[in-house]
Amino acid sequence: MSSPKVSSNAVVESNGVKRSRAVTLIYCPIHLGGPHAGVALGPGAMKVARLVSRIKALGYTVQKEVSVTVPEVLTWWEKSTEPKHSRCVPEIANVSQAVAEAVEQALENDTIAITIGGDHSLAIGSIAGVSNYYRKRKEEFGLVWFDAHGDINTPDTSPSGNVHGMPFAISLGQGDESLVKLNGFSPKVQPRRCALIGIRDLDTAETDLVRQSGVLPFTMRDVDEQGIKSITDQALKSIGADIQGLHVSFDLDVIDPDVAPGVSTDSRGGLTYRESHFALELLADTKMVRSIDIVELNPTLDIKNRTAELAVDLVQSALGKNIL
Ligand SMILES: [Mn+2]
Repeated sequence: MSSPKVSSNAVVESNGVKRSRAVTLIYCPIHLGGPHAGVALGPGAMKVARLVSRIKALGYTVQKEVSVTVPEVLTWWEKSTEPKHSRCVPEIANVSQAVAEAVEQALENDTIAITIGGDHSLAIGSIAGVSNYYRKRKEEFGLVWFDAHGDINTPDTSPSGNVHGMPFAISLGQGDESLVKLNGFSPKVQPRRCALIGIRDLDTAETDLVRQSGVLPFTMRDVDEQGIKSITDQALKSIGADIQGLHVSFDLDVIDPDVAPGVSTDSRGGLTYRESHFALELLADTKMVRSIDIVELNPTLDIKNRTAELAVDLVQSALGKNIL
């Protein structure tokens, strides 16, 4: 990078917390985690929705934009048809390594890393990068995962072999060796530092996996009964105050498809527009959000780019946009 090494991007808040005002955007059009090639168009649709200028409008600088190269294996389903087989693992491992390096470098540069997908398999790399960053510093980070699904399948339990249903399990140390051992260590995150919000569509075996994982899960029924503020507060409390950063992995399918139609695997009964924003606003209030994934945007299934516009709105909320 040619930019001069300025002292810091951080602003010290009144409570003494340092907060970066610079962002690195990492575009990862990965579609190898499932059969929905349209997710490769996600970064483009978010650029059309003025991602960069709307981040800048909040007073942030966009220090760097990184485009991760993804092989075009559109015939992935013909390559691997054995049951109990994770599809496209070598290709996903290569992409994950590139994402991990980009995310870690973004944190090293004192910027907030925002990785734009692409399907949720990109979280294998982004969380590996975040984990490596904090590991070197002997610091802890928390993970808040928004999803209609558990994404906690393993090759043994996955009915489809689609890796976008496995990234949470892989980050916790379960799954294909080459993905689990990215950067040479595992697990990438401790289950007690994780919360999973918005689940409503789990595979049969996955229900037990979520229960046994040690991750704190919140179903849509929990959201209905307790409200999104209480749940977000509980998630943060459970993760603990002794962390140096939060990673937010946000699958757009957590939102109700009436609001967010442009996703590959929609599931009725999701978060409302305001619940999704409020949850991210509450996380932003902690000043701890250092890295964000926005995944599973599928513009080929969207209506007038509505879901991409929403995704940019959500990035703004995660960066601390307030109504007043
Ligand atoms: Mn997901």
